[in-house]
Amino acid sequence: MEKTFLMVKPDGVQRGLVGEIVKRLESKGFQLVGAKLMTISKEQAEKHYSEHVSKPFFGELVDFITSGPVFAMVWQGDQVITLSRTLMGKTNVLDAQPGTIRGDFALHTGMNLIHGSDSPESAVIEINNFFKPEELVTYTRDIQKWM
Ligand code: RTP
Ligand code: MG
Repeated sequence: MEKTFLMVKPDGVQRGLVGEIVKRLESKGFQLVGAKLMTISKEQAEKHYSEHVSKPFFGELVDFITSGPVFAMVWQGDQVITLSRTLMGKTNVLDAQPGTIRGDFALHTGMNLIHGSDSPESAVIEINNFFKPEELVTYTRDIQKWM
């Protein structure tokens, strides 16, 4: 089953949107297999955003993502990488459509609430950057058993 790394950024944690974001991902039908509230180190942030190292906003990006706790998650499901990015909405807040997480809640491109891996290759790298293998849980959901 496909897995992706998703993270509520410091602005989302500060604004109390962790529950809302988790709710949307759960409602879509994805399965949460790992999660933790954590503060990212500068080294971890620089690795996470290494593709942007030459961009003018790189310094700000690293300062922002390390500025407070984030809620790091691993979700799995069919096509979860692409579909979760659709739920997130476009990077630029001016393009993020209503109905998406960024479209409904984000006011600034630099504070756009949520990160999601953009390819299978980056999903593997990012999951390994934030989680140890033993922090991921394998379980079957059996709704009938609990109702
Ligand atoms: P993310 O990596 O955070 O999930 O966001 P993304 O894939 O949608 O966007 P990406 O192109 O990877 O950019 C990473 C983050 O950098 C900030 N950004 N600022 N000032 C700018 O023009 C600009 N462009 C990007 C955003 O916070 C974006 O999420
Ligand atoms: Mg990105």
